[in-house]
Amino acid sequence: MIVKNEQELQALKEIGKIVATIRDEMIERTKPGVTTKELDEHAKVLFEKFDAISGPKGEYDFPGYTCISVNEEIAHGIPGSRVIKDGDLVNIDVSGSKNGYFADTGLSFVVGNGNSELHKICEVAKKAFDVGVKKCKAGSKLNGIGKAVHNVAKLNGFTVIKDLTGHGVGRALHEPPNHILNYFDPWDNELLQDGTVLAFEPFISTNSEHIVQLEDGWTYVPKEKSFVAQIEHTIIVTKKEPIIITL
Ligand code: M3C
Ligand code: CO
Ligand code: CO
Repeated sequence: MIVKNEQELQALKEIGKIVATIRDEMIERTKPGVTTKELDEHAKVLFEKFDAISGPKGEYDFPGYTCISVNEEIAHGIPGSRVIKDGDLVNIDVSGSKNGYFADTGLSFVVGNGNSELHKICEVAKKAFDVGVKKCKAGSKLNGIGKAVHNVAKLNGFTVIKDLTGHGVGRALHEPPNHILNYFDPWDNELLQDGTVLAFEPFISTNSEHIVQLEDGWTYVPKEKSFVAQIEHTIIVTKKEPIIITL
């Protein structure tokens, strides 16, 4: 969507704050011994408390309130009996709506100490987000974002997941612009418009660039053995720095 007035801005900020709060409370509870189902149950309680609706459940009938992906899983991990261990790479992705306005956020992190490669991939994902978000400016080309993300990955000896993308968000969980690639596509000449709401979510990968879906019909894993980290925020494009509504 393109934000047109103060009422729309306030409605987006409200759902942005809700999904960010749920994300942070879930991260806080991600300790060795907890199951992903227990984390998701807490999200359910919070969605109800804030009078908001889970995006995955409401839009896609996903078997969970949030997506929780662990180690070999990249995204759309289904909450279940999996027990979190010290050193796990975890991604928690929380999206939802309130009064018809949507926001989407996610974060990959390492539980406890973990190995240095896992920490590094999370740091590089953060760096890719920070560099990419600076390219999210009214009048700039959409493809400049993917160029910046891929460059950060390559400079750090990593690559990107080419099959997953950021997207427009606001009045639906996924809406135009349909794809914010993690790499440069010279044919993508679309310009960013002032007020556009984006879910920017770079996926940085140690090795694989492609994904496969598991037989559960949801979980994405890398085609070749690889670890992947994502950071996602919902942002509003302006003529200057974007407004990040899920901090
Ligand atoms: N919030 C998720 C979608 C959840 S719906 C099952 C997303 O948009 O960030 C991702 N899209 C692709 C991978 S993660
Ligand atoms: Co998301
Ligand atoms: Co998203």
